[in-house]
Amino acid sequence: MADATSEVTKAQQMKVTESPSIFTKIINKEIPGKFLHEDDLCVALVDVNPQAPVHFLVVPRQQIPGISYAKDSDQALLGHLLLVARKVAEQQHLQDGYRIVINEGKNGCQSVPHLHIHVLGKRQLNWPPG
Ligand code: D5M
Repeated sequence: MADATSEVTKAQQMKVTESPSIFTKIINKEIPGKFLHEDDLCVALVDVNPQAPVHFLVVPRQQIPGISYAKDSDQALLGHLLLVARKVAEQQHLQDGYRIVINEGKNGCQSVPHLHIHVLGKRQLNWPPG
């Protein structure tokens, strides 16, 4: 499991580029990933550095660099991502609750420049986050 310091370092070094992100490569099956869901608009992937017993990411196929890049025309897609998060959470038996997170930019600790929704569950989470 990556520690918080290395996640911050990665976020501070993150660059938005037009080259395919790690998630685009997984979506295109160029590198392996564990898929929990696939549809025309998005996928759900098991997070490689889980921060909870269940930790998956809902990722649009379109490589939007982050939520700050979303446009009004992305409204239906963003709603779809949340509904997929809810459906996969149900499939993962997160009936006791879970957390949905979008990290944005350096201060938000975003390390992969491809919009994704984290879903974490199966343990008691704390608040406030670090
Ligand atoms: O979160 C980016 C997340 O992406 C972080 O929790 C690790 C995860 N990650 C990175 N590479 C992979 C691969 N190859 N498979 C699955 N998950 C991955 P952020 O919000 O950008 O900090």
